[in-house]
Amino acid sequence: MTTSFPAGFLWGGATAANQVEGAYAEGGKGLSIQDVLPRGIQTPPTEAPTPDNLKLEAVDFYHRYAEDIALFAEMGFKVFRLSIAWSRIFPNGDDDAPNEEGLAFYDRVLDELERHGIEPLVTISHYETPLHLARAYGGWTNRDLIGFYERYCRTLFERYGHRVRYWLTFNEINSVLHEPFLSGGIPTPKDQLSEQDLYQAIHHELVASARATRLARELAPGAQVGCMILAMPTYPLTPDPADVVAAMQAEHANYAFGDIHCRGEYPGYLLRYFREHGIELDVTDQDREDLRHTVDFVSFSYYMSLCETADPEKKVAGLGNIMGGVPNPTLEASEWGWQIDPQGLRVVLNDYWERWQKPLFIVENGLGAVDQLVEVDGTPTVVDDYRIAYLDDHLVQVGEALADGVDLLGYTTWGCIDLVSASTAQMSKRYGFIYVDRNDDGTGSLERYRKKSFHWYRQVIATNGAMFGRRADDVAPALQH
Ligand code: BGP
Repeated sequence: MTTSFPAGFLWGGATAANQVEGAYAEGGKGLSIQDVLPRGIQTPPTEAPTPDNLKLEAVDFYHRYAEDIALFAEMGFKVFRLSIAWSRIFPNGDDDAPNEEGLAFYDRVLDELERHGIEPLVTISHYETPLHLARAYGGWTNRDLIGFYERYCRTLFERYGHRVRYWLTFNEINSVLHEPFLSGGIPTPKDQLSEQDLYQAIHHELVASARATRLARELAPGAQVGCMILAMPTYPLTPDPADVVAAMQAEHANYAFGDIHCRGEYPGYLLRYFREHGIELDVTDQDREDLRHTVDFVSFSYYMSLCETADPEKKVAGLGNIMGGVPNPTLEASEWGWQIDPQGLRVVLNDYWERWQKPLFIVENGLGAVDQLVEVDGTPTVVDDYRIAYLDDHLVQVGEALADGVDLLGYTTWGCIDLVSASTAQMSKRYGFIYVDRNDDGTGSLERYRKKSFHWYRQVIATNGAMFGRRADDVAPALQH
């Protein structure tokens, strides 16, 4: 099938500061929660940064951003999603004044993008809460964080508001349901955190997100603010209506974040959940008024779908994802157990569009896989046909959704350059079009090499997506080197 992507479609790639920059203690940066998570979400945080934490150096984007952006430009990127490390701008999070050296670093990155005609898409908070806010305040459980975040946003909009059009307030905001420390800087271990405190923290984030939207309209006219949701369509495990309801309730837990961002108030099903679980939120009149500042667009990540069941005996764990759920017996999984479901992307696109009627933006999608660096005609590369197949299969479904009438702004693949994984903190879980020579034990030259998918993606962008379904073998040989 040939589908035409709209003119001006924003093709590109995505990263997060903590997974690419490194330089964790340079330029006046304070510590973030990532600096004490050497194993991602697999083990509890350490007291202080430890040398085995790959994120401390990551892939050294802090010093190599110009080289990396030049490679993105070579692929023809129209947009690059980056995050700003909050602790580079406010080292402790509660500082009175911002750190000029941190601000100047992002000036340089934005200059470089501008030079190449690449539009920035900025995530304001991507799993990198300043550590001090986690330890001294209890992260987002504390209402004070709204004010600190607002000060941070004001600083960003005043400094960059004239040159950044697209902003995302919180990465995968719904992931706090499952990963309170990573996502919400909440130090209480998950099994000891009450739902009361968790939903109060979520409320604070939602108010902060809405305040950021209001502030952007004031300080950065023309800017577009979006929410960012971890999308994972949940199918009933069987046609049993009880399973259908279980799937609906699992969807509700995630929809709530989009509903509040798009409609400006709490949905009835969530209020019911609060009533029935003894959750009483502290919500002020000002909060209610703030929430009315709804987003301009909805962005999301998409990697996999899952199933839900009402039968406790069938509730087996097994998915390598952070959202729980039950494996789908009809799907294959990646090497990390994430079940691959290209059609699920079409489902999400239709579903979100019909539900919220706001433009959508796919800001993460991709395959984490082990890559083998080889030499082809004397040039080091990775023959990553599996990655090309994954992305191609998903883009075919994006084409279907466009044909269904979905309004989609763009598509940024996750980890367009290899980076440190969020959940496992490994280098070997690679997503990039660009291979970075760094290993799980921290060794490696940090040299960059173009993978086969680099040339494939360049052609995808050059043809504005006219080539899907033709796969890797059709990548014009001339483009492969
Ligand atoms: C999302 C995060 C990213 C990213 C991606 C892949 O949840 O927004 O930061 O890392 O997933 O996950 P992982 O790195 O665990 O493979």
